[in-house]
Amino acid sequence: MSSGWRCGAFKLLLDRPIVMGILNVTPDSFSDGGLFAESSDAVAHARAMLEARADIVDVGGESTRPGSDQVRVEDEIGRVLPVVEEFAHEGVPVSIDTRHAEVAAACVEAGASIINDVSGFGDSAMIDLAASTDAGLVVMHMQGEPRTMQVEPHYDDVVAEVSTFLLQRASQLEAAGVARERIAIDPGLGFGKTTEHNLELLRRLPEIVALGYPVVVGASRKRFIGELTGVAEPRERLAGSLAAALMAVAGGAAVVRVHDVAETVQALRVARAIAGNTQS
Ligand code: HH2
Repeated sequence: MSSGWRCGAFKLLLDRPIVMGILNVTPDSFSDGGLFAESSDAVAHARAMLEARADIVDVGGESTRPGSDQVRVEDEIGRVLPVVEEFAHEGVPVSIDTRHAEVAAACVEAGASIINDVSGFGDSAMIDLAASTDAGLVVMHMQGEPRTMQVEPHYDDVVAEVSTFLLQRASQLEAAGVARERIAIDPGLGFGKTTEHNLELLRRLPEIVALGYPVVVGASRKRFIGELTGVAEPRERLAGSLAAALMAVAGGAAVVRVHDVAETVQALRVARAIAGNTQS
């Protein structure tokens, strides 16, 4: 059993699956772009996710959907900071989803407890920042970069290569002084991966769990669910997203990153009850 995931002032016990609710404060995210671009709408959506029993609110101000361009750091900070400030001091674990050390630094300063870096802490400024704070970290695997990552991604063995990458980055962080109990890893579904790669990562998730860090999985509404089901509209991929979340947890995922919090919490509760565990 894991000893938990330490994220700033919080220690997430991981004795049940943790639900990370997605809050995209962006004009262009693939499934909810523009819906929560105004701070007041973003705050209201975060409140609704917390009422639905999200454990973490993951705030992002830059879309990393395939083909997306980078936004200016000042713009990204301007989008996310008001939301982070609103919740960080209410006793809510807030995660900042960013590839940029300046953005992460501003948000941790404002009270964010987790840095979720889809580029996996490859940037030395991100490593230095991680070492100088006590935030929890999500180290995610991505092949390439968002603008081009879906152009013929290739692996000889996707699980082995993703595992090697995640272990290397986690070791680098530990060598820089980050306590192991602050680190979580994420195979990065859809980030430079075909549908078959994503399925293999989910099928063989126990191999990634065996690396010994809490595993985060973000399958919610992603393109591979559309490809498998023929559902083109991301917001209509709830049923497929729930199936992926349940299978991820069955495979040992500690945290699921989702758009639809209430539905995911309900599905996880039923699955846990069937498995003989009645605690929420
Ligand atoms: N996926 C997305 C963004 N951040 N972070 C982690 N740790 N894992 C993921 O799988 C992950 C992530 C992409 O999804 P979304 O935020 O909904 O879309 P966009 O990047 O278009 O804002």
